[in-house]
Amino acid sequence: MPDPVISLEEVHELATRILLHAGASAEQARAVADTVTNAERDECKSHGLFRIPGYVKSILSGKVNGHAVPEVHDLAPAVVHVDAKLGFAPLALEVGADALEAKTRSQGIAALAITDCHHFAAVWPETERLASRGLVAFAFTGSNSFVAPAGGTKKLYGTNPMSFAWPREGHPPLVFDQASSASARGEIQLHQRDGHTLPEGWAIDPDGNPTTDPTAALAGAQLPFGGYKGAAIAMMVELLAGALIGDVFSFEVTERDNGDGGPPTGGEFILAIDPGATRRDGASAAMAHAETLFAEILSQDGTRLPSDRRFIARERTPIEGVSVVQVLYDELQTLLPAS
Ligand code: NDP
Ligand code: PYC
Repeated sequence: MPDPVISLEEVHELATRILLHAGASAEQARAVADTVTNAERDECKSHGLFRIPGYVKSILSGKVNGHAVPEVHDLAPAVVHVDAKLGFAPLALEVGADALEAKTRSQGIAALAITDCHHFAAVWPETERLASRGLVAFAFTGSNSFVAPAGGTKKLYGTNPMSFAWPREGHPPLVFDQASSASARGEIQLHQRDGHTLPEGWAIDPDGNPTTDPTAALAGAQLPFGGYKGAAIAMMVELLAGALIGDVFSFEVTERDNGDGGPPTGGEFILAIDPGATRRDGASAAMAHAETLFAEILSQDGTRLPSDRRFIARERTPIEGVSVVQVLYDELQTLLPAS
């Protein structure tokens, strides 16, 4: 039988009802449902509805404060802090974006430090939101201890994604968003669920041997992308989203985590730059110059820009809906209130 196909409105309603039933406030549930729906819309399956059971477990276990109201604190002329109060990241990100934009417009460059949040999503939404407002943006967050350092065989770093977004005139922003491991952990979990082997180079087993078995990979350690180069990025993300803003490293997250399978508790660091402030001839000149680079890239066969896959999906899914793997669809039904 084919997997169920549901509309984006149904995705949002399903996610919202489940989160409310688990005990989230209306605002926390709405913000997470928006994020999950946007992931499904852009066919980012490892961070869409697949994450809902984990969000639920973390509310039920008491790790996440499903009623958190994020607080904004002014730290410096170019630094804003959002204390997420142990809630989910999406609401803290929404609240922080306005404050970060205001500081970036006045200072030319500004940072947002989010602490005590639970990030279980892709990282492109936060930078895309800022680039849609004309700013260049970077975002970094840690996770749990999943990834071996270069040359090592034991988990230490998180899968530590970073994203970068560049505003474009007449196009959606250019965004890349990537784990500093060879793949997101969610991708390995999807391979495990769907009975697929992994590409080589993603992970080692608990004895430190290369493996393509997702179960052995989850028990062992993931590998950084590009060897020591990805490991350096992972280390940088730990420092930016941990020590720099007063939050934890991924190995500390894992030491303290209650093992509920939900999102890690930690921080996120976001940097925004006003392209109208970094050159004398203004933002439009920067945008026009960037377009010449994008045109050169695309002039070669076989290329595409990062985020193009998502933007193509974004055109299609509002019309065709999204497919939800039957096993996940069935699990989600069990999380709804009894009718
Ligand atoms: P991928 O390797 O799938 O993609 C990384 C980036 O590369 C994307 O921006 C993608 O764009 C781009 N890309 C892929 N193929 C090409 C190509 N041929 N040409 C140009 N660009 C390309 O992502 P990961 O597995 O590293 O991560 C998946 C998701 O997991 C991310 O959204 C990440 O934020 C999330 N994640 C979240 C974590 C958390 O703690 N919250 C931890 C780790 C990962 P496109 O999207 O258009 O394909
Ligand atoms: O896919 O690596 C991952 C991940 C970790 C936390 C959220 N997603």
